[in-house]
Amino acid sequence: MRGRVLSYLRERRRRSRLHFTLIDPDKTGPGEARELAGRAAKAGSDAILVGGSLGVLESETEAVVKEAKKSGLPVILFPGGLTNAAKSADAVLFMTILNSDDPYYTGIIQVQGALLTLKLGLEAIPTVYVIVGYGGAAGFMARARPVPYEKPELVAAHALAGAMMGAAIVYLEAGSGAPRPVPPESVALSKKLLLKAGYDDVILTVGGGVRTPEAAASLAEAGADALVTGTLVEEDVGSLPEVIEAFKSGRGRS
Ligand code: 1GP
Repeated sequence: MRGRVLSYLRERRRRSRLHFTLIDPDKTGPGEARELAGRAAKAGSDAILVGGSLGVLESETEAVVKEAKKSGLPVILFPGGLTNAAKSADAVLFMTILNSDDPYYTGIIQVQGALLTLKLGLEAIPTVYVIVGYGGAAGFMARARPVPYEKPELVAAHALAGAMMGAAIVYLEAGSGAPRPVPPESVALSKKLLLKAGYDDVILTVGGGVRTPEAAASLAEAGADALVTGTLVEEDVGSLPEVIEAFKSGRGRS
């Protein structure tokens, strides 16, 4: 179990940037999840993340994961809480919310989650989550102090701390539906520090508020290794192939 999904992600990253499709089991039922995950696989997505900040039942998570797996992509839990669990998943983003003010999110939930992860037989992918700017429901629920959009050096220091703490994935999150994504300057400075310190294999992941090929391309150019889109998939799945292509090639619409 240990390391399979992470090895898959690292191996794919050597060839191309990565895209993750986020499905929220509170908003998307199993049938729709199967359809969206299938379309995401065809569009070039590399994994399906399943998670949400509110109202996610274990039974819903399990049903959505099972259907999403029919796409052939690995399905990774992206838990907003302990009920966001499913034994059919391939792995879980085992997260610390680095800028939460609440000890529940920086230690307690991980202790509870560790035993659940073991019982469910899931691979834990060490992930440090940094909430930037808007923050959305994730930032509010986790009592985060979002790093201001205008402070790239502070975002980068969080990213470096994440890597030094052992994260395989450092996830810069503007919040689902954010009016603007994490600024490319913050991504660029984060990548620069990670490389300077020798963390070449950390997957610098960015999500929240990315809706256009241009936004995706500018995050790619800045040095993001992986892009997460959720709202786009729920509201306009037809534009997913173009956004993924722009991210992977680093070129927006000409
Ligand atoms: C949220 O980063 C993800 O946790 C995706 O955000 O829904 O805005 O794409 P969007």
